[in-house]
Amino acid sequence: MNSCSPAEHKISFHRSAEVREGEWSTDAVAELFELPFADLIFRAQEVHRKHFDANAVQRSTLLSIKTGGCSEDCSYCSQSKRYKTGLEAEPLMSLEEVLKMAQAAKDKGASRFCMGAAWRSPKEKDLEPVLEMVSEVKKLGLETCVTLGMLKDGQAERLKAAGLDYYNHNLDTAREFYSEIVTTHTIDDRLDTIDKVRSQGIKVCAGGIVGLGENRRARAVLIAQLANLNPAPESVPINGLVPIAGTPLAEVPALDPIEFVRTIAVARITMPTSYVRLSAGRQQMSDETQALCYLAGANSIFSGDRLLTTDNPDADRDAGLFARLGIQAV
Ligand code: SAM
Ligand code: DTB
Ligand code: SF4
Repeated sequence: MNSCSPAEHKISFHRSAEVREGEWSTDAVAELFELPFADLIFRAQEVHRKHFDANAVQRSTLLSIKTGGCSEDCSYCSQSKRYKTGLEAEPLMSLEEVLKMAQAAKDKGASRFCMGAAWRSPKEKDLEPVLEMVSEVKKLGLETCVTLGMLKDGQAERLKAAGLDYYNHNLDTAREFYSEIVTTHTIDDRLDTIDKVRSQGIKVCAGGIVGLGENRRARAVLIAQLANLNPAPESVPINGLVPIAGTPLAEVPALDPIEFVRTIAVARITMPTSYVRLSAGRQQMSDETQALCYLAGANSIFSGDRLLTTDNPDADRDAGLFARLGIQAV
């Protein structure tokens, strides 16, 4: 699994000139994708059970603290100001509103509260109130996560000092495919922010989106990129595209759900000790597809009936499925 050609190095590794012990080549990841489904799930289960309780799923709740009006052109996103998605932009929420939502999420069983802002990068005047949100949410006894876009020098330090546990910043898609999806920043910009976060000892939440029209090879590259971060992210959200009317990807044909499950299984095998989060797209998924995702090693979800701007399964649907599967929510 460690062998890879020099050409592949360039495309799938995190700016590393040398093959590190334990690195995943794109070919090795692609081979996992090609396994017969039962063999893939068996391998994912073996890995999962070695490191986690296979019947426990962690829950994080999301809140969009600043919605819409984003300068970036991510072609999947409802919040880019470049597309007519009908979304109404909203300014930064007040501390009081955020705390009310955080307490409600805690009362419903979430262990982590993730605050998302539609910024390319937070300005200094934006960061101050977010720091206060982080420290106050933490006082409620919740883990904290924020996703604010690209960080400038010094900002990760301040987030760490406020008590931030996780920073979410996704690689989103394969390096070779990135510029077809986003042109206003690069995958190296994303990697830089992840480095800044990591260097302050903040845990990294980094994953991607599938169903953007990418091929299987691109999915393998995405997973290799994530698995080869050193160390792999503690939390790996795998999002299924939620098609948004008005965006360039509104009409992309839906990804085969079995291929989505394969992606989860490959993430589990290549990132054995990471939480793999079955993220956006659950509302559009059958209970049976979700069950296969848990079987493939997903052990985290977003709970609560809203993601950032789109719907998520409500508490009753999740509780019902967990009861049918004997899954304990943690
Ligand atoms: N602006 C920040 C950023 O880009 O990191 C934070 C918010 S952004 C909405 C967080 C992540 O949500 C994106 O990186 C992408 O993976 C995911 N996402 C956004 N729109 C999505 C959609 N329509 N379907 C699935 N995932 C989506
Ligand atoms: C992540 O990987 N997925 C979440 C969170 N990180 C911020 C966001 C999903 C957004 C789905 C589309 C929406 O609701 O706008
Ligand atoms: Fe902005 Fe993030 Fe949406 Fe891209 S994904 S348009 S950076 S909010």
